[in-house]
Order: sequence, then structure tokens, then C-alpha cells
Amino acid sequence: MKAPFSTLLFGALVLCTGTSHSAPAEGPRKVIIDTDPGTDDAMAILLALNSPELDVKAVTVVPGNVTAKQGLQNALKLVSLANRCEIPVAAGAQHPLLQKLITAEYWHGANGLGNIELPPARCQADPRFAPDLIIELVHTFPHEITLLPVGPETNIALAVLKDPSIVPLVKEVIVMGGSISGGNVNASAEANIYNDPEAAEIVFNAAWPLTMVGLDVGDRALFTSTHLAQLQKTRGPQNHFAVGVLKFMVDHWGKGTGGAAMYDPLAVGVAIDAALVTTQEMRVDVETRGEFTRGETVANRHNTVERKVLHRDRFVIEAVDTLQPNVRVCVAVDAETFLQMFISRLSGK
Ligand SMILES: [Ca+2]
Repeated sequence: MKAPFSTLLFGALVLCTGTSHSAPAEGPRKVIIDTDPGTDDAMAILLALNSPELDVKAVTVVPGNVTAKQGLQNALKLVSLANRCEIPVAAGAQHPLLQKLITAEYWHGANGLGNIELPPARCQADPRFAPDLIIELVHTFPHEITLLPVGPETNIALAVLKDPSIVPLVKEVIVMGGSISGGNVNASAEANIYNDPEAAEIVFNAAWPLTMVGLDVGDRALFTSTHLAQLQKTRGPQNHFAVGVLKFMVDHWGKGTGGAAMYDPLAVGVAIDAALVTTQEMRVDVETRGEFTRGETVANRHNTVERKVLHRDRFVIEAVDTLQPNVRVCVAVDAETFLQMFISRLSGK
């Protein structure tokens, strides 16, 4: 009755060759990083700022790992550390759309940066509201902007709600968030989605090309003490800061796994080189109501659903309908290639 799963899987597997995602011939890929910095956010931002394939048009701040206020200070210090004050850094939402904010100093240290102190920021915050800045930049560079949300998706959702006309003008959205193999907050939900499921629902249902860099691949991109020793061999202010933060992450996150999952940096890595991951197109819905599953990204691996029709006292299955996939789910990663790229970009900086 049903096609063998392996046939469907094979048919739906798409090996990213980089042809559709790689930096266009006209220059580096224009990105907006929406972030809740955050230790791994900090590593993601420094990776992006040191990668010639990317042109970071803005860093917008969302509350999540830390409060909006702390996150803004951290983002400004990070952009200052990289001597990139020309990049606008803007505050946005102060809390999730509907629920109370959940912060994660438990995982990221009291200051959100693994308790590594940076000098005071030299860069100033941009006065624009982050969702407004996103809207403005998408209209300034139609079909060129890649959004990189690596925190809860509140700011991106607010931008879509305020100006839905940005959706067809965005080149691509690469989300760090979600999972099709269990959660990290609890059994079912990944933190970025759990922290604002209503926002994630809006972002996942907007009709734009969306790549999900979730736990399925992030948990396999482990920065180990061996990688740390490698990065410790070189010197430089960003290099030094990265070593401190990564040591915190390896010590604090790596218990039991052998290394720190490089969630947010991997999303930046996918923006740099889509060939680092293998994706599979799936229909993914964000659960917003389940007692045990609020914030879960529910993936339909076959993109099919049975059609049941009411016949008197019962439903009868009469067909199998095909669903349009809305997400490219990253299902495999070339972790060591990515980790070596990360190290090479920060070495000596
Ligand atoms: Ca983050």
C-alpha cells in the first residue's frame, strides 16, 4: 500500500552541492545575524565576522540565553572586539511574543559569555528597533539578504507580522533551532523554539526558503579539548577570547558528550558553505499546544498524510495526500571539516 520508506527517503534526500546556496558571483552573501549572545552565539558572530564569504549587514539582538539588555551589551562588545563598529547592532524584542522569558545563565555563565570579561564596548547601539532594521535591510537589498536567527525567533516573527512583504524578498532563512530527534530543554523541544514557539510557528510557516540547523546536526559538531588545544597554539585578541569561552563550553557542556555542541556557529557555517550539511525536505510544524511537546518541531519525513473521510459512524482512509515541504532539515554534517574551518577562521585573530 505504501511505498517503501527507503525509496521515499532516497527520493527526498538532497545533497547540498552548494550550487543554490553558495556566495553569489557578485560578492559575499549578505546576512543579518539575529542572536541572544550567548557563548555559542559569540563564537557564531566571530566566525561570521572573520569569514570573507559573508557580509554581515546587521547584528540584531533577541532575549533568550540572556536578557535583551545583557545580550545587547554582549553583542556590542563582540563587534568591538572584531573592530567592526560599522556594522549596526540593534536591540529588538524584550520578551517572547506570548510567554515569559526563560534565560540560560546556567549554561552560558552569569554574563552570557562563559564569565569571560571583554573590554567595554567601543561600538554604539543602532537606535533602530531590530525588526524595523531587518525590514529596512530586506527592502534595501531585495532577494539578497540571508537571515540567520540563532536565538528565539521573536524578532524575525515581529518583522514578518509588521511587514509580510519582506517574505518573498528574503533570499533564505537559516535557523539554528529545532530537532527531529528529541529535545534539549526536555524530551521534545529545542531551546530556541521552546523559548518562543509562537514566533517559530510564524517563521516556519512563512513561504521562504528555510533551512533548519537543529540538534540533529549541532549535537554532532562537537568542539573537543583536542580542538581547544589546536586553537590555543595561536594568539590574538579574538583567538584568546574564543579559547576562554570554548574552554567554558567544553568544561560545562561537554560532560558526557566529549565536547561542546557548536549549535550557532554551525548555522553560520551552513551560510558559508552549504556543502557542510546534507538536507532533507520535510513538512515541519511547530507544536504550540502539546502538554509534553510545546515547542517541538514536528517533522513529516514522508511529506504525506492519510486522507480520511467520514462514512456514517467511522472514518475511512481513501487516499494518501502529499504535503508541500516547508523546511530543508539538516540531517547530516561533515563536522570535522566545519570545526577545522572554524578554528582556521579564528586562529591568530
Ligand atoms: Ca543562540
